Amino acid sequence: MAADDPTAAGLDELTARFEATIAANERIEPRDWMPDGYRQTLIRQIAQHAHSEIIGMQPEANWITRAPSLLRKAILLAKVQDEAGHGLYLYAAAETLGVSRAELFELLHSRKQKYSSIFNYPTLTWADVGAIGWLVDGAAITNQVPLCRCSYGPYARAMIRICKEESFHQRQGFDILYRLSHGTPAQHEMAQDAVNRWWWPSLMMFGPPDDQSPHTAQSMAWGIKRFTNDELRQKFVDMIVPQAAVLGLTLPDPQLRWNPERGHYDFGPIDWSEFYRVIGGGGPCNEQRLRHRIEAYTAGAWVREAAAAYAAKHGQRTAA
Ligand code: BYC
Repeated sequence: MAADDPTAAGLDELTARFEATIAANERIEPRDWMPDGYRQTLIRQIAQHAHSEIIGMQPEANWITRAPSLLRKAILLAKVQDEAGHGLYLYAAAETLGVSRAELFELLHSRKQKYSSIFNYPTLTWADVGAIGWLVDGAAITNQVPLCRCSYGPYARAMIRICKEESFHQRQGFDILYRLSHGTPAQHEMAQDAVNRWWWPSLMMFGPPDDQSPHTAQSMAWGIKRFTNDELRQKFVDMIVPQAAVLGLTLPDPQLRWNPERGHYDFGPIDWSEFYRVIGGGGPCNEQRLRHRIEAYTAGAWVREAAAAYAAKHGQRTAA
């Protein structure tokens, strides 16, 4: 029976085969039959992830021309280029689900698909580059390492490469903050100010609390997500608190303390109204980020046209 021929009689068998693959913890591959809901969930999540990678280049690129040394500039350039590469792997993974890159860009530009809330905050000082690396990439690693075991093969394989690079990103952010924190009093203050501003938005990156998350239960059942939003948020807090002590910086939460009974750090309430405002388009930089993205896309039209003309002439395939 063809994988793309789900006649009434065949549909039950296809569904059973899909569910058996998930239950056996094996991978679904592009040519396998899959329920439409599974396909749509993956397109939504992978596209949002890809959009986040390329929009995430903007706040960091803001400091490339003003990095404090040649070495810092070279490191930051490499990091921002890595984010473009992550976007590329992820758009390619989404394309295996039958959607084109041009369609996904259109959905981003028309605000029908989201990107991570975190990239709607401004990078005000050099220390923000450190805070993004330490906290934002730290949150990304916590979220993304389990995605290496996602049930959809192309997404899982893309995540393996991405996570290796994210580890370097977090390390460079930690290093920036360590140097600043142990530098002059003004540098220490700048590092602390950046951490104060990025801490709560980093916790929001994991998404709404489990009891307000419409997608988590189904995504867990399908093996797309391996942990809930709240479980990952807790892992992140437990990882970061000891690192903050090494940095000599404090986290802006008076309720943060070790709870020996739970074996985890307790933390204070998150302002979810801020999260919903930001993902609804009302964050400090939403307009700027999208405008810049659309301008860059429009200005790059001639490159896509030239690549397509070259491919047509030489018989090669190009992405739109
Ligand atoms: N921001 O039911 P839920 C990076 C949306 S890249 C915006 O929990 P789900 C990096 C969610 O889409 C960081 N929207 O959904 C890059 C849904 O709305 P829709 C990106 C958010 O999908 C460059 C609604 O809220 N990482 O780290 O089960 C430089 C309900 O949520 C957010 C990924 O994308 C948010 N923070 O879980 C440095 C990782 N949270 O779609 C760093 C892959 C939730 O129904 N994605 N929403 O309109 C995931 O793991 C999951 O999609 C999420 C959300 C945990 C983010």
